[in-house]
Amino acid sequence: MDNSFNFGGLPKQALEGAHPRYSVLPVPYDLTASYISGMRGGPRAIIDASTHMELYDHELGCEPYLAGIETLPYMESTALGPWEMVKRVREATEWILEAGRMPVILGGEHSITLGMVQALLEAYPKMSVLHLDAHADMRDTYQDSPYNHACVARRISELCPIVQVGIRSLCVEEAEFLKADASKGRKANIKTVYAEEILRGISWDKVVSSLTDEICITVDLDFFDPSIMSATGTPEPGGLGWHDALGVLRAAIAKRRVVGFDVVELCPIPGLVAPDFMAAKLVYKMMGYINESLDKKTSKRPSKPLKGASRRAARAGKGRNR
Ligand SMILES: [Mn+2]
Repeated sequence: MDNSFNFGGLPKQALEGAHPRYSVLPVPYDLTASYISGMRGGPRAIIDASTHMELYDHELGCEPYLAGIETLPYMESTALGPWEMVKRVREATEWILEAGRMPVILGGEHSITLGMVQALLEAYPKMSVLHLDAHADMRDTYQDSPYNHACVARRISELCPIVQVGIRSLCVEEAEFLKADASKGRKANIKTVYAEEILRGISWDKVVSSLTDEICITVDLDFFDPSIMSATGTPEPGGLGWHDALGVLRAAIAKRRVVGFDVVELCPIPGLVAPDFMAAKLVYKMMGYINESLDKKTSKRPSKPLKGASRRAARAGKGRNR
């Protein structure tokens, strides 16, 4: 494998032999971008930047790549529309799970997350989603498509519980939808933590308590403040910092079992590498936290992904995702 292409720029011997824990899938797709497009360049920029990272994590005191990271070829985009792209991501995620690896998807625009969530739910039916973003993404349809990036959290909320963190931009339809969901009390499927609640010091434990035992994490990079993350398609002021993100991620990953994650919406700015590097480092940090959490939990009995017949039965029983 060409070293310039793999996440982390790992030496050849690190890619051979042992069964890798992570499969990095680059998805260079941005067909439904509504403001600035260029997210198709995100995965390459993240992987390029990752080859310049230190592989030692001083906070964790180890080299997270030793758990094994393989990098898959770029997923080919389709012009058939976001639904077709969601389907491709779902199929690729299923394949990664069958191979016994954890999917790590690099976007690309946020619409692709739905495919990852659909596949993970087939294997982990009780999973919930931790969603870091500036935008609620709760529109029912946008620009004539229910699979637009602006609708992704709404589609996810129809499949499983979702906890969104860092939100500071939504339309009136979304605000009313969230209010209606919150009025269901304990039966509410969505928990929205606004950016100002984080700045006021909401406890991460309280946020994490709304998640089920198994989680997938989706990070839209516009969660961060544009002063440190300007390379997104729809930057919003009033965002969070690096340590805010690490705080919520480390708390959630330590207390829950992560079964897959993505980092999406990097829209590289030529000549400005800091955001690319930050995105790469975030992916690697998350791998480090997940290693720490999984390695601690190995003494307990982890729930295994459903396979073969039981997966198909779960899928047929739920009657969803198809
Ligand atoms: Mn967003």
